[in-house]
Amino acid sequence: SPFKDLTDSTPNERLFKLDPLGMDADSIGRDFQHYYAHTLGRDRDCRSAYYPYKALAVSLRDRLMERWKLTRHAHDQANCKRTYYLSLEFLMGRSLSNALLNLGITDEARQALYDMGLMYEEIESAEMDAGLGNGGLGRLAACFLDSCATLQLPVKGYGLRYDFGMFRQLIENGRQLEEPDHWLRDGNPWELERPEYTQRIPFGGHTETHQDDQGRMVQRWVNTHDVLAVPYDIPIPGYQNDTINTLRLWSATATDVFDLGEFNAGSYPESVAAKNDAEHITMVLYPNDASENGKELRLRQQYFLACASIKDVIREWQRLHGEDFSAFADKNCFQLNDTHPAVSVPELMRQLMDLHHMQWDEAWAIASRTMAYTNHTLLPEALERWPVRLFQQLLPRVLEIIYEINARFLSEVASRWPGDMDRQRRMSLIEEGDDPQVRMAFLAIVGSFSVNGVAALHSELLKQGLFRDWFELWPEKFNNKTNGVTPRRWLAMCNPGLRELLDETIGNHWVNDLSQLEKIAPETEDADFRARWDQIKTDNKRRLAEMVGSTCRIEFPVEFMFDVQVKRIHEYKRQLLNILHVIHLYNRIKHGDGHIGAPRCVLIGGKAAPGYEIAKLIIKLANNVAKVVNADRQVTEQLRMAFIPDYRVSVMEILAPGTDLSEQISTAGKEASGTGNMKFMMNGAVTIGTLDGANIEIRERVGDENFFLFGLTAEEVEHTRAHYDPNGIIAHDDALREVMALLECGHFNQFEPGIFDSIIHGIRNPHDPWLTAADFDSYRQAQQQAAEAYMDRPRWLRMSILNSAHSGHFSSDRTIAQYNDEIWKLTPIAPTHPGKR
Ligand code: B1H
Repeated sequence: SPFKDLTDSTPNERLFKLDPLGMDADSIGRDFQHYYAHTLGRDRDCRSAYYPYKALAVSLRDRLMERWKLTRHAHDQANCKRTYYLSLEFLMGRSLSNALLNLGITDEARQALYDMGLMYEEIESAEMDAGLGNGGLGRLAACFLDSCATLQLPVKGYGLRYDFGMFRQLIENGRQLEEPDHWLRDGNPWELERPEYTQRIPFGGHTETHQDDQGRMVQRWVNTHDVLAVPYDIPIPGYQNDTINTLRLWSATATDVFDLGEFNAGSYPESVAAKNDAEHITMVLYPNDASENGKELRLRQQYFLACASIKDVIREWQRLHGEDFSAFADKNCFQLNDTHPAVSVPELMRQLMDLHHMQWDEAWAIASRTMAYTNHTLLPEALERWPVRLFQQLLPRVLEIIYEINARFLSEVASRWPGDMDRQRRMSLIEEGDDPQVRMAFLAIVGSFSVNGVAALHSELLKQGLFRDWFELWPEKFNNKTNGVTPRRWLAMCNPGLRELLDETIGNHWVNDLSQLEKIAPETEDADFRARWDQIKTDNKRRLAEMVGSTCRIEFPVEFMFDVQVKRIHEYKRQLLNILHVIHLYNRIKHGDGHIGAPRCVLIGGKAAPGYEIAKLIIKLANNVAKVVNADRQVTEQLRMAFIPDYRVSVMEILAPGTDLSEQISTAGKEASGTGNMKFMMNGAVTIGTLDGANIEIRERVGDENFFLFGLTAEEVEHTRAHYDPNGIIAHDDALREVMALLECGHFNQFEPGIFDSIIHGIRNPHDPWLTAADFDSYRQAQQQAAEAYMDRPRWLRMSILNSAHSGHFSSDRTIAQYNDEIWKLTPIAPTHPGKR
């Protein structure tokens, strides 16, 4: 300790007794100037917006810091139950505007900058997105943290601090190129390194049996190659409530002492170079959304997160309770964000038994009452299975525990269903075969007291399909938690025009009680209100059009209907169906078919997993079709199309407010929930969509007259498969036949013959799992209805307003309140205000 005398509290008191920082424009301005000139060393000659950004960020961080400490103290003092959200992904996006909004000093900071002749908008855009996630699953984790802090729940996020986040997408000649995202290059003002809480993570080695001091035979994991996990903390401010929760991200570094014994004296450099192996663990985010890839490094990442986070929680437990774990399960809960952190189940067992000397039953009573698992997909290609041999090599002690869990579990199955060997085989945590595999979803279910899906339909399909046997065994574990998104970022922050109108009309309590939006429903009958709504939407469309204009060099007129589909590129999401419809409209215009109902601008955006060839080809097709459409003066009077490169959180913040029509067109039964659908709805877009995921609940709330429904139901999809005849459908549908003819004659790839053949074959394949041809006609009709509705301005404005009005249910505050009421059962804790001590 650096303190001279620990028994004398005087120096400590002096050090920690600080005056609260001012939240007015002058105080913020003074701090800004101090950091800009004295810490960063910049002056008026510096033209970069980055340093003003950094100076403002650090000024805000100071204000977060004092509240952060008070929140920690409040949690400690309350000795409350806590939840840990374990996730391989946290897609945070930018933090500056969010910190200002949640601290309640947006206007003050703008004023301070204005007084210094600086533009807030320019400074805001100097911040890089923290892209530590693929898509919906990662962004959900970020929205959840915001809601937990806003509801003052003691919840901590645990994740990985990837040096490289989601790749940056460039489009060259219509094709996706990937570029590494070195988001930490200029430093990250929002993180606080905490080397004092470093943990040691074992890998490799082998296990052996030995006798402990009480004569019991116990297992030891020895000769491991250890890696250090260093935590970096990120403050998560609640909405204007002085609560600051924590997101703790682990970064891998080598141990200082190398295993020199393994190397002969001559290979010292090789030994030092082995440092690299360790540090590679948190080097890069795996970019395959909704499909696993089975790489060893990925399993290393998963174990690294599980082991470090559990050690951290237990260290904290011991600080307050010593070796008494009797109340551990009552005071701690781990929420597993899909199976990616599911190795936490055997890892918690391992730490309790091997490091804290518990017997199996005692440890299992704790572990199985502490874990809860959220499933995010039914797609078979996303279900994680790890080869037993990989576990054996990398985590031999963890594998022993998995075997033991399985043996005990299977004997439970045997006594429940005597002689049902097929069921034992189906439910085993180990899939037998030439290369036996650990089934991670089953491991998660066995070890959890709660299993939930992310929308009503999805949770039902889990019980009837994938987890049927498990539902029969433990019906009480299964529940639904329909996703939500945070109204702070996705309405108050990204749509200031609408925020102002809402505040004026219904007051400002909607920001953390979104059900209040219902109060604007009667305003649909007020022509003045509709006119203001129209004006705000048009301004937001102008902002969207500016972005498309500057990045894609295509002009989007604001009178056109803005029809937007942004999400990861995947066949099940059917960006292809959307492109076919654009080709159809193009064909109609070229055949002098009068007008297409409403003039429209179609925008598509999203990243393809780098190894997903068909998805990459869909991007190329979108770009090629856009090129043909936009080059034809006759067509552009009514139709324009763009592909927006590098779709990410900060791009959605501009798209959601400026969208008229939200495309949610997945094959029914495939999209677990979707969350983009909710962001668009909140901002007054009308959805065109299938009965899939949360679309169903969106339509229930907004009413079927305010939603453009099309397509087969999930049940119909399953029945259609047996007799699906896309070629028959194409032959009997003039519109689709002409679209296919244009595609097949190479109209969109005149100088690149044959490149789209695999896409064409996919549509014509009777085994096409996504049934694109089956839904085309119904989609075309729904699009026609949307166009007609758009041309009836008062009608469209009513629909738009009602979509916002009924979006309250899709606040992540509602979702988190349900997680808390039904799973976590935490008590909200209010910290003391920094001014009141
Ligand atoms: C979702 C994933 C996912 N489901 C594997 N599954 C990954 C699976 O890197 N991986 O290995 C990454 C992501 N992501 C999405 O979760 C669903 O498709 C959406 O429908 C849902 O809204 C979202 C949040 O629940």
